[in-house]
Amino acid sequence: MEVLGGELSKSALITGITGQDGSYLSELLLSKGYTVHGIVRRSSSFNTARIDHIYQDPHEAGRRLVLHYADLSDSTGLRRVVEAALPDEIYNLGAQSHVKVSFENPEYTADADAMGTLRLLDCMRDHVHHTGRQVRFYQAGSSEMFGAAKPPQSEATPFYPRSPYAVSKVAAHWYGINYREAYGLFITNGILFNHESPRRGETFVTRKITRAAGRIKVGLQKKLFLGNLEARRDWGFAGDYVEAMWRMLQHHQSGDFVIATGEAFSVREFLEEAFSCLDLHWEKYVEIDPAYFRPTEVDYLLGDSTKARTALNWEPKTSFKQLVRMMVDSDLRLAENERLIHENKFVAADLSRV
Ligand code: NAP
Ligand code: F7E
Repeated sequence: MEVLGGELSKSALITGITGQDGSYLSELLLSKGYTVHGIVRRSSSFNTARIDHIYQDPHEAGRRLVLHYADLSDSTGLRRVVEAALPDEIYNLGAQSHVKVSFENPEYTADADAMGTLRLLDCMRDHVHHTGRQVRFYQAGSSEMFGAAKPPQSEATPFYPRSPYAVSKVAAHWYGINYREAYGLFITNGILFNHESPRRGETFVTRKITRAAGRIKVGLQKKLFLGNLEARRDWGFAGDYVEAMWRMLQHHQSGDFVIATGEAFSVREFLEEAFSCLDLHWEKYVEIDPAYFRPTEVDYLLGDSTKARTALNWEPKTSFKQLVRMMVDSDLRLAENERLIHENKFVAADLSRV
């Protein structure tokens, strides 16, 4: 903890701060008075769009959002960041998080998602050992770890991972448990079912659908190519789920927690709901492209989050219909802006000829 304006402020370190969950979690922790440290990967183009609205210039006095260049593949850098941030809480959200991509890049996925977690846990272990500080660790586990296990899935359900991503997350989960038991560290594994938002990456199916619906509505797109429409997912709102992460680290003991809504819908049902928000018939626009099928699919995820609801007093606040509506509304605004830019570009191009 550090003293800020005479008050004690907690310090949190977030890997994956530039991702969907990292951005919502940063907002939440800043609103609670934390100083938030985040690691950012070096990229040839800007990758901070999701946190630009909370960015604080390094020259600002009393800055409470601090970004560090680091990568889960580089343990020396991670160590330096942990020593600089002196975190009370570490949220390990950084990952190659796309299931389909993990079949194309399995080794990289294992390095970032499994080995990256191990590297960070080892930093924490040494840091706690050398400083005697109390540090709590959140590991971003996934319902993908259940894979082919029969629904509903709870903390007691055995894992049956079906992708290199899921296998890597299972390894990270067990590294967490081993470090908890071996070194008495406070390490909690969240097992989060799919959670979405207007900030969701555009290649995940929900966002791909709501982006396309908006663009089709304003005339910028004609077709939407998708894979398996029959897969069923338990979809919640990311803003509700980062609240659960924080609650897990405030709990009096570490453990493993499933976070889910308890309702599942198929991709087809998501499509139906999203397109009907804009009075569109999805059947007119969607084509199946087998390129989006996965070598091994996860058919049915439905979470039982009784433990989190009881022990953490957590429950989702956003329904499926509200989530879809929120995403569609946001993507319709985005498409309308895109169309304006498109039209203005046309004018600008014309002007450049005169
Ligand atoms: P996301 O939007 O894909 O964000 C992933 C974050 O990880 C980004 O900030 C990314 O940086 C960073 N990252 C990727 N590789 C890295 C590396 N080698 N070193 C450091 N950072 C790296 O994912 P999300 O939806 O927010 O999910 C957050 C976490 O929860 C992930 O671990 C994901 O696997 C897990 N999870 C997600 C869900 C879900 O439904 N959203 C459910 C269960 C678990 P760039 O911005 O530079 O790419
Ligand atoms: O796929 C099907 C696809 O990529 C959902 C990640 O956040 O949640 C996410 O993983 C379903 C699958 O998410 C397309 O086959 C059909 O059955 O949106 P997704 P995911 O694989 O469930 C878990 C919990 C995580 O932990 C992950 O990090 O939709 N699907 N057609 C498609 N999926 C995609 N991406 N694109 C399609 O065109």
